[in-house]
Amino acid sequence: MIQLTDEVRTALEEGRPVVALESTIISHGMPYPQNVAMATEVEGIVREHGAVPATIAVLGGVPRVGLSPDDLELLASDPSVVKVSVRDLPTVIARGAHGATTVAATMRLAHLAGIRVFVTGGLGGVHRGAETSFDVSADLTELSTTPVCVVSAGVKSILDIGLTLEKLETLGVPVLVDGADEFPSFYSRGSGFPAPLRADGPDEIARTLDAAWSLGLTSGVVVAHPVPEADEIPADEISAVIDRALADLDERGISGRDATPYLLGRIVELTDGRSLVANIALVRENARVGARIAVAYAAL
Ligand code: PSU
Ligand code: MN
Repeated sequence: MIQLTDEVRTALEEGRPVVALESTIISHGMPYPQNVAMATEVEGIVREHGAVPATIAVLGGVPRVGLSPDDLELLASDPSVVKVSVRDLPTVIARGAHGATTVAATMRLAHLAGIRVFVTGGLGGVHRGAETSFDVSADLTELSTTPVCVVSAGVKSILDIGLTLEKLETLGVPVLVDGADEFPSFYSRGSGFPAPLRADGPDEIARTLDAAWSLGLTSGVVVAHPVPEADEIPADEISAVIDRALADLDERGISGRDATPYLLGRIVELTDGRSLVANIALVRENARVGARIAVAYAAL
């Protein structure tokens, strides 16, 4: 049911490194045309570092692993593309529709294709106010059941970072911070929360993945890599923006699947695009890190 490009299939058959990339970040995470430029550039970075990129989406009802430039353009610009988490996969396939996959749905499709390493920007998690809304991203459920390494810059403080880390601990998901003792919060290198676990560099991370999965752990592994210092937006600057975006979300009564895309878009507006610059910079960095991890893992 899943369609791989020849390039991705051959690389997997030969045991060469492949890096999965998600598509909700393209269709619902960034504005056009920066989104398609980012998606194209990130595939190039993965290649430069010795791995094959495999951007994942559902197009015309077919789960696809590895996309063409035209596919990326469609995902970036066609308003009929829906946000697809795991629970949405059956419907979008049955309807023959276009869907951009979240971290959760991308992990599942990557795993079905045999890919072990996946690069994104930020993870979903426990939303602020989840004690009454019950809004906890299916990304966390998926991390507990699907053995894929997800490289991100941590989680945005649109979420409750402390509760997200607690939930990941409960679910038995290893959370490694790459080269730092503090968990990063996407735009900012710190969050006020200590790293649940620390790993230094791709070789140690690859050995940790191998240990997890050789042991038979069925969970994913979170690798959080802090945004580069030059592109960081300090926590005290971004926190007022995030509070404002959350207040606007409440006022408009937006919830469920629309909450995260609304917040991401509103933060770009409120920062006059500065948050987008940071977002693109951290995805580039994660692509380098993820490709190196995939290369190190394939060499074990
Ligand atoms: N967080 C970000 N950028 C993103 C997302 C989350 O900083 O683009 C996207 C990812 O695709 C993630 C999804 O899997 O939002 C989570 O959505 P929800 O909160 O509805 O589970
Ligand atoms: Mn949600």
